[in-house]
Amino acid sequence: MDRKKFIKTSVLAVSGFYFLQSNLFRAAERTSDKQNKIIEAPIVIIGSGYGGAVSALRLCEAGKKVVLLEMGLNWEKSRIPFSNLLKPGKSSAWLKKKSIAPFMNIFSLTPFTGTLDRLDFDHINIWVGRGVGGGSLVNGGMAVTPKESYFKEVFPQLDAEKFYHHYFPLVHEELKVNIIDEEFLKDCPYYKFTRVGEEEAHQAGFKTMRVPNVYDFKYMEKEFRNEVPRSALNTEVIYGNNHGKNSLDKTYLKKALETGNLEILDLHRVDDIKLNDDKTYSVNVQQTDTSGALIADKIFHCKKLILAAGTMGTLQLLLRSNAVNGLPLHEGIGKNWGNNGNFMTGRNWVKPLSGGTGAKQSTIPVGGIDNWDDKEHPFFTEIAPLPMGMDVATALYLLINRVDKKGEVTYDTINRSLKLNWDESHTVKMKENAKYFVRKMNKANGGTRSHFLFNNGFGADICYHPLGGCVLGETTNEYGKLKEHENLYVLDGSLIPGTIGVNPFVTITAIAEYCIENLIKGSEFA
Ligand code: FAE
Repeated sequence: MDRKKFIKTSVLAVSGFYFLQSNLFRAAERTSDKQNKIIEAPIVIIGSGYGGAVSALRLCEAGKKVVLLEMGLNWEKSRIPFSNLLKPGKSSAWLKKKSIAPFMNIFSLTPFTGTLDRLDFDHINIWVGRGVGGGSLVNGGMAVTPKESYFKEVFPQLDAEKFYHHYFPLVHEELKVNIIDEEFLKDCPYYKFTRVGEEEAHQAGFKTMRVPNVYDFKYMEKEFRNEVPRSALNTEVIYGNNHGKNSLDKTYLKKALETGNLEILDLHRVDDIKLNDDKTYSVNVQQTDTSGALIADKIFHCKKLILAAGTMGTLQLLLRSNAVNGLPLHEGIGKNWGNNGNFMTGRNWVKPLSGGTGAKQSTIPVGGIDNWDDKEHPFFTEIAPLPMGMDVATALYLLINRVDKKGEVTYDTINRSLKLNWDESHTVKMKENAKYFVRKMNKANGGTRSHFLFNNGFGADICYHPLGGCVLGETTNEYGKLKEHENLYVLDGSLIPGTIGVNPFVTITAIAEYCIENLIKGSEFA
């Protein structure tokens, strides 16, 4: 279905009329006083990551017409290939002149609407995905279900039984989660870093676990046998995967598009939203080209608005709209924010005399160290790849800790940007855990704290998992409808109160499934 057919251009004079027949999609375009195009759409979703994709699919399946606005590019449609780590290119960074990976940013770039963005605050840098598929385009695909005891602690009000027997299995199926074959792992040279990481962990007395992933491991085996083009075995990951990874554009969003009820508008960045007197919303949008230049200003007018712009994106929209348009906000918005306990560390001189961690490394992590039940040092850590094209005898770890002290996101009206109340005091315990871990690993196996990767061996300022600020049941009702609003919903990582103890997308997806199912059942979108 093309855009012209989908957005009908009939001009409707009386505002509010269109929503009388909300089952019938009646998008229309007209012109505002400022000559901006006004596009009528009953349901608008902002952001095409996990929360946005789940919402789109379930609403479309229920027969609703949905417009999804995404600031990033539709990579599949553009047919532009993703870059790999060793040769950054168009997909490597969101409108930056230099690469923005966590390390080794020696590459110059021509600004382009790439897949990876970095938001820099005083004491923390936050990486996020941009493009149709959101974070699923750039993440490591680790699909980890939280520990039930911790899930219950974080979400005491939710029916854990239902989550563990229904929503998590559902999400696993929809996201195409699978597990690497142990025989392949045992022999594949690209997984030496995992084998070494696990051996060393056992030697140090830690427990390891196999980590499921959305990357298709059968495809990876074919890559290894040179039967198909390489992706994970060709250093592709944080700038997108050309093959093998079941990102959202291949799962939820694909299914939603197949219903014929979804229209995705890429390169449409929402600036702010406005609550109208009749409780509808006006969404101010800038359409850009791939250099970031403005093509058109548009206003989408909708009855129902779902914010799924990711934790930082949703908070930016809410807080900015409050500052510029007086959007009513619950006092809890911005509070209860956390980095999911992200704390990076590494070790140098890891098995230097026996080939280190391997010159060739798959980009897809499959191993983890589970120290969560240690009362004094509870953490989970990913045994992360470091595919630098040569053996650097270095092990990389992303620790996930509890978040004892939460942060707060506010809006700075002078600089027109988000402010984050977060400093070293928030990561004290995380650093203690990382020190304990590295010391124990080095004592049992040799090696040093990694000065090669980080200043003094610790990356306290690296965050891949921003969560919270719009906590479920605090700033929203039990299903993500914002307090103070009748037609505004939040369905993304900002619903999780700053911590979930493991990599978060499985939980974000499950919570979105739970919320949208109940919102639809409760006739919110009737
Ligand atoms: P998200 O996926 O971030 O989607 C939000 C979307 O909204 C994006 O596409 C934005 O471009 C778009 N957007 C934002 N603002 C606007 C606006 N104003 N107008 C229009 N569109 C907008 O949200 N998690 C795991 O569980 N396992 C992993 O292995 C893992 N690895 C990661 C590796 C990296 C490098 C990074 C950065 C993250 C990783 N994560 C991982 C985190 C995970 O990707 C993240 O928690 C989810 O993507 C968040 O999902 P949301 O639905 O909240």
